[in-house]
Amino acid sequence: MTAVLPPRTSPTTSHWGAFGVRPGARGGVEVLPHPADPSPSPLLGGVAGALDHPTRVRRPAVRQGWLEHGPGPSTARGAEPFVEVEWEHALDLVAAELDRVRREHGNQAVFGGSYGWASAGRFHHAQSQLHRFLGQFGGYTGSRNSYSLGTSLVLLPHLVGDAETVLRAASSWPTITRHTRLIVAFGGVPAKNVYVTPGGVTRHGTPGHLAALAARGVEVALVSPLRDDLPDGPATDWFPVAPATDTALMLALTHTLVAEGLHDRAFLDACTTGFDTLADYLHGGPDGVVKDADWAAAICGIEAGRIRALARRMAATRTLVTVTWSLQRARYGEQPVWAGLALAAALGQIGLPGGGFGHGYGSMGDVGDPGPQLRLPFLPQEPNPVRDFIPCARIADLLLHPGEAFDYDGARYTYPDIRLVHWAGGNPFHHHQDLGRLRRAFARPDTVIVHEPHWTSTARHADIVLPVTTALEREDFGGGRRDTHLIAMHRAVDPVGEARDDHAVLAALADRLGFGERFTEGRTPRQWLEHLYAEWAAELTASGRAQPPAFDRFWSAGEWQLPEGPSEFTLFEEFRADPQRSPLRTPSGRIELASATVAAMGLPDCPGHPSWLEPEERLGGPAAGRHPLLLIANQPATRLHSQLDTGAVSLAAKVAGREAVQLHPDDAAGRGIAEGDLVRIFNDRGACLAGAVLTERVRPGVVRLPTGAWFDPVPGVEPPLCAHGNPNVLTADLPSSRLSQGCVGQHALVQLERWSGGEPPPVTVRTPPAFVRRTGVPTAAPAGVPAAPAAPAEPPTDPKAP
Ligand SMILES: Nc1nc2c(c(=O)[nH]1)N[C@H]1C(S)=C(S)[C@@H](COP(=O)(O)OP(=O)(O)OC[C@H]3O[C@@H](n4cnc5c(=O)[nH]c(N)nc54)[C@H](O)[C@@H]3O)O[C@H]1N2
Ligand SMILES: Nc1nc2c(c(=O)[nH]1)N[C@H]1C(S)=C(S)[C@@H](COP(=O)(O)OP(=O)(O)OC[C@H]3O[C@@H](n4cnc5c(=O)[nH]c(N)nc54)[C@H](O)[C@@H]3O)O[C@H]1N2
Ligand SMILES: [Mo]
Repeated sequence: MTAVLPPRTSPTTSHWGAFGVRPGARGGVEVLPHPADPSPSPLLGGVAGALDHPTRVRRPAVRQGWLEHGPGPSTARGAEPFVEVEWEHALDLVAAELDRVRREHGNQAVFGGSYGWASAGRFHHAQSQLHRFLGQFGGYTGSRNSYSLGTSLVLLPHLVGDAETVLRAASSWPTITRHTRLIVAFGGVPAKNVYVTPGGVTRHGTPGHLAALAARGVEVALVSPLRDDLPDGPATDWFPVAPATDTALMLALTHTLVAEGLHDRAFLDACTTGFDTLADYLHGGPDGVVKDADWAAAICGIEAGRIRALARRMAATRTLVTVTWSLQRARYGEQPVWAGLALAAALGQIGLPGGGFGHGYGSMGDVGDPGPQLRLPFLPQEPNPVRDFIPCARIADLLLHPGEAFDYDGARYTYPDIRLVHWAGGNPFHHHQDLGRLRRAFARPDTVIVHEPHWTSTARHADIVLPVTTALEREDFGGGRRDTHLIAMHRAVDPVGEARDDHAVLAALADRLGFGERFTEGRTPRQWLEHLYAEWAAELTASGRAQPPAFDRFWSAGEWQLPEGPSEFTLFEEFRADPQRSPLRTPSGRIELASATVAAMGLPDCPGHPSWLEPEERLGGPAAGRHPLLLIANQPATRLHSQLDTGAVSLAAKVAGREAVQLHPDDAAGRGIAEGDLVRIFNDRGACLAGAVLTERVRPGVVRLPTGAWFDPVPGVEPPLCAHGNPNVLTADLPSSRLSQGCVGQHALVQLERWSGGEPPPVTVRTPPAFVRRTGVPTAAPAGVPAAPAAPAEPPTDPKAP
């Protein structure tokens, strides 16, 4: 199929899909979906408005106190005005400070984990650029894993040998729509999420696959507190489970299978180990508690009769058990993944077409996508000489507790003493939990350097902010892990303000620090693209899989269609067919329903087999007295995390000028809340404002506030009050467990009330922060943008000291 963009349109791609850009009205841009995309992302509507928004960082800026007093811990971060400076001056400051910290404290004192999505594009990928730079600088403390899958990435290797198999070799959607009769979907298959894939996606397939489920009469048992976690269409049986209790439900389904002799003993014997340990636990051996349907009903809120009927239905037909990633982004998040795998194993359909286990259908656009799975060109890295690291969600612990020990995957490590934080391509003041605590943590280092296109909350908490381009302002190429195309990303517009590419910024710093030539290898960005492409094309040609065209032809065509991969495949098919000849890379060679390795770690928060561990924050639990509602802080439908929050799609969904919170009419009525009211959501960690949306598609007792509204703390209020509706003022900064140290942001207990405090604090994050002029500082020339609001010449004293 050749479908091309119209002439004079610049091709590009993004995490939410490929698209074209051409000049639009009033100096703006017009965005055209890629012609080969059957289901373009609604997020495309947010691109034009965000691109040149007033919140773009137009000039390098330095926090006033840092400029005047030099580096050092400061509670004024996030509260003090900035001074705009010339690029050369900013680069001199950053290079000198990096060098000082390295000399005085060592390379491990530089935190360069820099977690975050940044933008698509293989060369200008911000984190890759920063890691290459800091590696050549002598090293840095890094971070491991992701907020997405921090728990599963550590757990799955113990269960099935590696995590990648489950994630990359997931049974494909065409196989599912053809063979599966029943999908039991824990967390649903949330259609809002499938438009997103890291690196890009040219043809969004999943919306079509979801439609095919309906057309083929596949039934879905939607196990989720939110009805919207499955689109209308497929034959749906909704089990509105209480959040954080799926493990109990899964154990009871397994118990029913075993009690009624519906489990597959032959499969369990041949392909798994540890079933007897699990069965003993189900029957109450260790604790006297039988994990039957009546037991689970009291915990998860689904009637025992429905649980038993579902188990029988699962055993009677070709059934796929799938667990969204959200379930592991919670306290004891290992348990629902392990219990879900055990449930699928008991059914005995793992490795059969349309049956078995899946993780993340609907979490990301490419899970189950039958793409070619080609490695695309990438920026070469060098090994990081520093061994220190953190599991990425431990950032606040790292900054607050230098020298303390932490557990990770059965070993003990120590947090180094961080003096400098260098972040490019992420927004921790959106993504991390307990933002009040994160502010205290960010007060600790001597210096915080942030590269950002936008005045995000993270940029506002920095000492030195370097304005960088977005993908539309530079040349690159991109594609996702299972993309159908490699897309040429042409420069569509000039850089906004004085923005420079991350690469150019780091090259200039490397120059000052004496390794400029090593960093750039003497290439311009265009020469890098040609070089990386040529190496990749040669390798692909040699492999015999395909012969990409010469770079110039690729570039002028704007894309190259990658070779097709197989469209039908089944996870663990080979293993099931012959577990002796194709063993898994686990100690037993089989699926570990109980793991001696994990058991030997002796962790109370992650025992050696799937277990019901009661999370502190759950509906009706002991902590629910003052904060009786369970908040689901899931992914937003209207943006990618905090990206595009200033775009039209995200803005159109705000209610009362704030992020929308969904709640059940019964919960609203008891609190005197009407549709569209401004509400305050709070617990002991903080509070935020939001606009009420009443819907029966949310389980009573549950409220939903997605992530990504730019954090907007009201000055002087402690614990923090976010005027805009960022749920991470409410979430707990705890690990999923001492095994994995994953993020637990998905759930928090809260209370909610109608706002009655008079005139509500305004949303301020959609304008830039305050700037002051300082004599004696080389100030950047005006770049023809609206003047920033006048700010007091003296910094306000910070009332938010930790
Ligand atoms: N409560 C709760 N919290 C969560 C989650 C949850 O479920 N609940 N989910 C978590 C998950 S799964 C994730 S992945 C994280 C996501 O957290 P992040 O990845 O930090 O979120 P983004 O908003 O995508 O941040 C990317 C930033 O990069 C900037 N950027 C874009 N292009 C460039 C570039 O070229 N260069 C530079 N230097 N910067 C650029 C953007 O402006 C933006 O500020 O959030 C996590 N937080
Ligand atoms: N539009 C859009 N799409 C995205 C993203 C985005 O920011 N915007 N982010 C992307 C990223 S980085 C990631 S990692 C993935 C994340 O993928 P997921 O983590 O799977 O996505 P979420 O939307 O956080 O959660 C999915 C659903 O799980 C349900 N859920 C929450 N808690 C429970 C529970 O205890 N039990 C049950 N049964 N269900 C529960 C929620 O109702 C929620 O809608 O999404 C990706 N897709
Ligand atoms: Mo994620």
